[in-house]
Amino acid sequence: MKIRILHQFCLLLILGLAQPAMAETHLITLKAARLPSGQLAYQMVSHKIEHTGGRTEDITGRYAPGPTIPGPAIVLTEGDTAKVTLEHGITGSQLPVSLHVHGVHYKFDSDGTTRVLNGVADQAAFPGKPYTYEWIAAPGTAGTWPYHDHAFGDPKVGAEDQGLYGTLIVNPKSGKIPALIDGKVTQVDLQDIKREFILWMHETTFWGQELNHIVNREIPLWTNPTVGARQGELVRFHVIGMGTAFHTFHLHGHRWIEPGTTHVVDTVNIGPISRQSFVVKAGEGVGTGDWHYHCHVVQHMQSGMMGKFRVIK
Ligand SMILES: [Cu+2]
Repeated sequence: MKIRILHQFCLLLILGLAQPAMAETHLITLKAARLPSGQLAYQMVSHKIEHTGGRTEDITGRYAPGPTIPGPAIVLTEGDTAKVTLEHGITGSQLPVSLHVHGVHYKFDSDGTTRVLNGVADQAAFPGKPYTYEWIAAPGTAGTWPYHDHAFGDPKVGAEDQGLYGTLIVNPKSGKIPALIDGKVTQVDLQDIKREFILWMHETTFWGQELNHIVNREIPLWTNPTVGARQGELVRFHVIGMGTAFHTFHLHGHRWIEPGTTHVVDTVNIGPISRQSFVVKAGEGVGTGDWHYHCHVVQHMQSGMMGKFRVIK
């Protein structure tokens, strides 16, 4: 018995040594800016990854070159740390602008709130005075999370409603996520997911972007977009609420499991800042076509809150 325990201990030790901790540090600079439409938006200025072992990788080129709604989708893995510097680029305004993130760990000075709200200090950027936040994607924080302004204009609320919001995706350390594939609940490898579609539901409009892992680019899709995949590809949707309305996200012809359950659904409730992410196999059991997605609140549908999931051969 003692030998067997010793053997298992050695095996664990070897496995542990064979898989060194791969925690990475992300050095990110974002800018808050104004779009020609007058809306506000975050822009990626720079994203560098410091890998264990000292190698630095610059992935800024993956992002859209200008400000977008939703803002840049930042992807971390459990165990990573992100040092995110925010620059104030909203011309004609001296008001502070900030970053408040959900889901991950951070110290109080990285809360992204104003002195009016937190009683201590403005955790925000001013013109010519950037502010740096530290986000820790600790174990247990895997998921799709929003980040947004909590300062601009209204020091208690901020200007998320004007476009200052974006997505933080923390992938699990295991590299696997549950999904309903070919009618069975299984674990899929994140590396096998070719495309991710981020759809924010804001009042009566979807604001979207694609993370395309084939060309390794983030593609802004703006409002009520047509998203697309080849039949059989694994795609991950991230659906997030913004504003004051409650929505029901529905995708035609496809089903998925509610995270953490084996409950199969094709519609999910999305309230302000609540979110769901799920994987589907494009066209599974139904084939190619322009599969509709929309909010199922009839009033929102009537206002045009819809788009297409185009599945091709
Ligand atoms: Cu709706």
